[in-house]
Amino acid sequence: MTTFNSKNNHARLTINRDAQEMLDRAREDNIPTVWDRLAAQEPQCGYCAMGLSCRNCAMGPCRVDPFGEGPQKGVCGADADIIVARNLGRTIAAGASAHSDHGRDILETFHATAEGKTSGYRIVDHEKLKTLARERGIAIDDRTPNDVAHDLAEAMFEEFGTRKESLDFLARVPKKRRELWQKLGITPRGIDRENVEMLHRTHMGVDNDYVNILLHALRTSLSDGWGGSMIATELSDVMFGTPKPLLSRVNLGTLKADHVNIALHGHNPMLSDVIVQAANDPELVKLAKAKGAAGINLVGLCCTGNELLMRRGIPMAGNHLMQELAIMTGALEAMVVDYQCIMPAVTEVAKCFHTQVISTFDKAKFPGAIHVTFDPNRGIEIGKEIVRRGVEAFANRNPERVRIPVGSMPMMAGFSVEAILAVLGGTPAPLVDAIKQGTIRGAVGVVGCNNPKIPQDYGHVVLTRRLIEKDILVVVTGCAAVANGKAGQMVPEAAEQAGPGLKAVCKALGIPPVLHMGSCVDNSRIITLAAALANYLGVDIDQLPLAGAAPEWYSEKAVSIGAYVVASGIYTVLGVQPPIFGSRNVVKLLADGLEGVVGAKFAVEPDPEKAAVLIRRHIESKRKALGLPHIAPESVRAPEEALHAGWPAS
Ligand code: BF8
Ligand code: SF4
Repeated sequence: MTTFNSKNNHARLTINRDAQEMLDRAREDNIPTVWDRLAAQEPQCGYCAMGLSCRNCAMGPCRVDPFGEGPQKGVCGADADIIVARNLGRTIAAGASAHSDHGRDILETFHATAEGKTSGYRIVDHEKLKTLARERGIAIDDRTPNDVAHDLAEAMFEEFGTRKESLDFLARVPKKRRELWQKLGITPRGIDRENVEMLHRTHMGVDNDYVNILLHALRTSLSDGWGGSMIATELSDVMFGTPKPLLSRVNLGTLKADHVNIALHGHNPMLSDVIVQAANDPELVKLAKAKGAAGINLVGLCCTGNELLMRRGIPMAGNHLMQELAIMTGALEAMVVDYQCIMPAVTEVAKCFHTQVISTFDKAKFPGAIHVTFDPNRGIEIGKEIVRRGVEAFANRNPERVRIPVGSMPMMAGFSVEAILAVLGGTPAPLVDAIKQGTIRGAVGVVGCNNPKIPQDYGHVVLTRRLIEKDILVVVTGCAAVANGKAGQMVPEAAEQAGPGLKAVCKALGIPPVLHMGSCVDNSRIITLAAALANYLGVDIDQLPLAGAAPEWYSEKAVSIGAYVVASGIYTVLGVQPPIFGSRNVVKLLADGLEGVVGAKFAVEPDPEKAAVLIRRHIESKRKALGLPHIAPESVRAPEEALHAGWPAS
């Protein structure tokens, strides 16, 4: 395959120097990357981009002509509204299923740990275990942690089923919102149930009312945010520790030329956590030294990386679009993958180097990878086997091909809800007071992926910078967090980049203006925090000066996240156009009508400068409605010179 990148356009593909340098190598060595494959796909299918194609049955595939000249209905009679809504519903079901199946895997390991059947796992956070048990009315007095954990696991297994009226975590949601969901008929009942029902409804000839389909899509997403993802986050905290603020480093400079380098990529912390234990095994360290390495260096990629960064301070090599480029350093002995967001392309790139791709979950196999089936009952043993493979691959490294670009950047992480409350002195009061006075105008979650359609990290970094400059606290997860880390916006010194109010608060607390709250399942931390603030003030979530943004989203999981954030009452701006523009009615509902239904809506704005303006207007309008000091929302504009002012240095 020819590569389309030329040296002079790398800055249009990514704002990061480490990535640009690896793209030079890709060009020199003629190794195709995600950007080349995107170019090869262009022009992408216009029907699909608008959500107007359907292949839900064998009378199709069908498409609806957006210009009104060709067919306006599929073979079954489905029109644009039905087709677009069904496609969106299925996308949300896929995303919610990915998060929730991850949650189930964690839950199964937690259950087995409670029964003493696993190796390498234990209950670490007893306080969180007790909180979760109390939330469900599970007795804790005079019982061992394992007994309590066992009952908790049983109760959570039920969350996946079909026999409940409502998920247990909904107890965290403000009463008004729960009543609203009940009234709308979108209270999530069972995690698997809502996903299965979404697939059922979108089968030919079931739900043909686009509003009804989309309401169930919201319910499906809520079963992710307040269900599967929340179980994943909370049980990972119980088993691996609830994150606390710590300093680590980020970008490809975290790879070490004189060490065995092993990258942990994917989403589930179950395997990677035992690998961290295995990498400290004196025998394996000795073996690495015997092979001529100075030691074993673990780095993270994507959300497995975020899980390890948050809890263990393991350095982060990069976000989504860095996975191929990390291999191109020639310094990676092994890339250990679990699941989600791992491009099948990595095994092809690995063939050009000595890197071994090691797949670990039987549900996620990669042709060209070595497969080591992960089994939590033999966690440590398997962890050691994988690390040993990495160490042995060091002998195959060609030192002349090692090219580690740039030095790493420091980055602070570890802001769980508990850690944020601890920083505030144990209560949300100081944050709420700062928001009331206007020292901090509001808070925004900037989350989600990289997408090669947007210069890598540009959307995340510019949007975040513009918000903190205007005294808006930013919390980040997933690939957005890594982007901001690389840009130097996640160290306490970055308070200097914030407006005067936020800067003063950050300096007083010793925190950055951009707080890393974790991986993508940890968006459940963001909604937990939003709910806690609303409960503290006795209001509903949609009344708070909050917003969400996914400037560079690509994945089905991100669509589910966006949907549950909006359904929870938080206005959300997307930087990449979702495939819904084939139906004016669906767009009208999501970008307007939903406001009157759930108190929040979506906006699409690819330019992060303009997205910042939309968000600031929204925040000021919420402040106004609460009777707080505010700037007239309509007067919030970007200074002309700020628009397209160029990319910040990384
Ligand atoms: O779950 S942000 S590219 S790595 S989907 Fe994937 Fe998107 Fe990154 Fe994490 Ni989330
Ligand atoms: Fe075509 Fe209807 Fe079948 Fe979709 S469900 S492929 S629109 S006939």
